[in-house]
Amino acid sequence: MTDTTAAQTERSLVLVKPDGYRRGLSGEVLRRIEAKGYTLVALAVVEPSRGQLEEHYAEHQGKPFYEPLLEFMSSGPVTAAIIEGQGCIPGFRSLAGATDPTAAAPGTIRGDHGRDWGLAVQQNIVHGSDSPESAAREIAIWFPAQG
Ligand code: IDP
Ligand code: MG
Repeated sequence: MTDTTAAQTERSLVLVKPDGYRRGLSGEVLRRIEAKGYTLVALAVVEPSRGQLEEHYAEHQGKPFYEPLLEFMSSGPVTAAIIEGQGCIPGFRSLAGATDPTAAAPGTIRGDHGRDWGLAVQQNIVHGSDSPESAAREIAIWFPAQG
């Protein structure tokens, strides 16, 4: 019998940004993903190229924080992951917390581990896809073989 009530299994693209990687928070982020019940489908430590970052952040081109964002994201390795599970796209964004780490609720990754460093870009530890379309697009950027 087909269960028509179950949400579709989906995949999301998660990045532990260079600040999180440098601070040794990759394990903490992955721990929270697994504790929540999502599955790690692919995992890699990547030195992002300018081209990958331009594609990844295309929607932000022209905004005041765009260049600082690309510079920050180029400042060291990131841990990239494909995660899977029902509702994992909004679910991971809920684990991550609000974009601004000062405002992010305690209990979230950004709320527990992030803060304002007085820089032109928010160094907020993680990225998570915001829709199924973004997830498909971003997975192809970071894991071309899995797209
Ligand atoms: P998200 O990562 O929560 O989806 P987006 O609005 O997609 O947030 O922004 C992408 C990234 O750009 C953020 O995670 C943050 O690092 C940075 N950013 C966003 N808005 C600002 C801002 O107003 N000032 C500085 N940096 C920002
Ligand atoms: Mg975003």
